Amino acid sequence: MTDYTAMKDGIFKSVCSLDCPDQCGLLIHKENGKIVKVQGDPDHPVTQGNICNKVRNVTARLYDEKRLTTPLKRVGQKGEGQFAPITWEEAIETIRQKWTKLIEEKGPESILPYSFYGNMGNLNAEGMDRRFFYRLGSSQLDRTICQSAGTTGYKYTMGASIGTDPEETIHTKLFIFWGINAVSTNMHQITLAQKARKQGAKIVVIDVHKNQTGRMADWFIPLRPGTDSALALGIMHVLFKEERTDDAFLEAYTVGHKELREHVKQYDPDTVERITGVPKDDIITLARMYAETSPSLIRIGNGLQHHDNGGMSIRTISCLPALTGQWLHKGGGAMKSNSSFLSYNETALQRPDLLKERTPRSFNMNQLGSVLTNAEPSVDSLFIYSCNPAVVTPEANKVREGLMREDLFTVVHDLFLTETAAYADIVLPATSAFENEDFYTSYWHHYIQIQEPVIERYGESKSNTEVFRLLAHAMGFEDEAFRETDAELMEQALHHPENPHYEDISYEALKEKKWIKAKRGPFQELKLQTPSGKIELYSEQMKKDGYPALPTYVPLYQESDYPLTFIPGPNHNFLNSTFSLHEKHQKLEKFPKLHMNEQDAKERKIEDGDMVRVLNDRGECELVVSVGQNVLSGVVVSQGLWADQKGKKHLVNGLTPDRLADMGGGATFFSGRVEVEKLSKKK
Ligand SMILES: Nc1nc2c(c(=O)[nH]1)N[C@H]1C(S)=C(S)[C@@H](COP(=O)(O)OP(=O)(O)OC[C@H]3O[C@@H](n4cnc5c(=O)[nH]c(N)nc54)[C@H](O)[C@@H]3O)O[C@H]1N2
Ligand SMILES: Nc1nc2c(c(=O)[nH]1)N[C@H]1C(S)=C(S)[C@@H](COP(=O)(O)OP(=O)(O)OC[C@H]3O[C@@H](n4cnc5c(=O)[nH]c(N)nc54)[C@H](O)[C@@H]3O)O[C@H]1N2
Ligand code: SF4
Ligand SMILES: [Mo]
Repeated sequence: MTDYTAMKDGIFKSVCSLDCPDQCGLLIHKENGKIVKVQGDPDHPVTQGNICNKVRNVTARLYDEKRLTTPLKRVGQKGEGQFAPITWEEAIETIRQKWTKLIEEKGPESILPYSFYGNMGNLNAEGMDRRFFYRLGSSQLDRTICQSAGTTGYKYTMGASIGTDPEETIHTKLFIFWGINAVSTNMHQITLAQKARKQGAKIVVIDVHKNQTGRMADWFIPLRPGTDSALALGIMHVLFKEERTDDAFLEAYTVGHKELREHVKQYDPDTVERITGVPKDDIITLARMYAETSPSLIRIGNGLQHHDNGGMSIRTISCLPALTGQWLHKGGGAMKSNSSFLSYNETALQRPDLLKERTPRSFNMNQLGSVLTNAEPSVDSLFIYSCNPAVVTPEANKVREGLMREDLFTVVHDLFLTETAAYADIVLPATSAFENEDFYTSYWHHYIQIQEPVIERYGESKSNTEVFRLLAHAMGFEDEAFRETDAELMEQALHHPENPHYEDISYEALKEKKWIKAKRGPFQELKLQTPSGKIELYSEQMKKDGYPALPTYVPLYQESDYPLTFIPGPNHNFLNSTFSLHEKHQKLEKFPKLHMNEQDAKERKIEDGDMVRVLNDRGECELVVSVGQNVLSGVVVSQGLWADQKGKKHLVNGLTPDRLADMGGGATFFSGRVEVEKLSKKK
């Protein structure tokens, strides 16, 4: 492999490591050993040289003076954030001693890893760490915070995370962006849609908030939160009633269309209008537009699935393209996640065999607060990496209460002293992805990419794979699995004959080419992984799992009498909480806002620009209100996972429920209820 780190100057190819579907190709400009500029790689087949503002300004993060350079140990009270530098030897030895004692006294399940995808590189996100915690026999973590409800729902219909190839969407004539703020969160799908628009394509956006994506639509359709499956069922009702379905497709490629036809009779436009708030004429117009325009693409977002009924919403919407036979058209169909095309050899990389006969307990990551405060037997040590749970996890006040436990030994591995790291006993400095070798598999486009280290490690920082190798050595794990190099891990992960889309993919080929496209033919050649091998409009499996076998509208759980549904989503200039600590990105975003309907504001004597308190029984936060028409009455929307700085109360997850969604143990960030009060007049 080329050693770019040894080269002082030049322009090097790279990959964006952030948890974003676009997974852009990058060009890194390096001078005197430092990155001075980051650009999009114009040669990248999908992202074609364009990147977002966040990453264009990534040097402000990489070289932020707050970046960690050495391991730290806590010297003040828990949570106070007072630390002193220590050596790696001392850090690892402290962890070894604590863990050895805990294992002796309470067993390995008293230790819990907690991580997510702060870096999407597979070796670092879910490689060596998985080996380590399997071998340790620690409690395991169910990583459900992002997409698990929708992935489960989509899978009931389609068998796996497979959808339309984004590159084919230049042919699409109708785009429906459904519960996705793509201008901020999937910008290259917007670029493709804009190209198609020049050829006459129309863009429809279905959302609870008329944000930037809604504003660029030809038709924005607002609806009540959590009522999306009713709208989809209403469209199906019209399609069947007006005989606008593709019956040849339904017969050849689906199971249960006759049952569905009967079932959707109850979802007439009047009923659906009452549930969703979408006028019945609009429901009929949308259904006709969907029937008459081909190819059509539904880009299904993550917003929908962060509700109590999120799994069923996505299960239902994903049935729609089959009704009009859209899967057979280039650029037609749906896209929720395309990750299955690039799924690598997980067994080889993660080595679940290291568990041996043990079956340790597993905890749902959305309930970290309850786990830390209530688990029996207790969790007494946490190892947190690539994740910032004090900010991103539901019921964040409960999480913080847990992290404050005097008897909890917490280690945090991160690039910065995040809000979570402030609660640690030991903090370990992490490399940025530009300092590591790894491979990246997009969950939107079909390219697998390799990243070679571009710059030398910052200070004494270490990558996740290095840290877990060190820990394995310290714990006396002799297994070969912990001696293998990153290159060997990649070789194993990329040798995957079971995945038919991997025909052209191997470590050798990837090193040479930098990116390779998953091999896929047209829809007719896909082997669907549903039990029947067909698109399942009726699912026997769902029945077995305790759900209605046919797509169904299930209302949101009414958790309390608080009058407003609170939707705290991500924002444009941060990536979840990443970038929220950097002044440059804060300035781009200005301040955290709460969008509120005029009617709701008037009732509370709140005016545009006022500072307000958002509250419920779980917590409160303070935001600047933006009054207008871009949300329906009864809904308030905030954007961004802001850091707590200078005493400001920005913790939106202090208010979110840790209840689980209907499927996949998913999060319900957007189904909480709140009240809003005026705090002070605008300045
Ligand atoms: N700039 C930026 N990009 C990102 C991220 C980021 O933080 N910032 N995060 C990344 C990650 S990890 C993810 S998972 C994705 C998330 O990105 P998206 O898939 O876009 O998901 P969200 O932004 O959570 O929500 C999308 C939309 O759903 C709407 N919504 C909420 N409830 C409902 C509902 O009941 N019905 C409908 N129809 N709409 C609803 C919200 O108003 C929002 O506009 O983005 C990734 N990309
Ligand atoms: N209210 C609300 N909450 C949400 C969401 C929402 O829409 N609304 N979205 C949810 C979703 S979809 C997601 S995916 C989660 C995301 O939540 P997280 O996974 O916590 O994502 P980030 O906030 O980006 O934090 C990632 C952390 O990893 C660190 N990091 C980056 N690279 C590395 C590395 O190589 N090694 C180590 N050790 N650390 C690294 C970064 O510095 C950062 O502190 O948030 C969830 N929380
Ligand atoms: S965050 Fe997304 S859009 Fe921005 S550079 Fe990374 S992959 Fe591209
Ligand atoms: Mo996510």
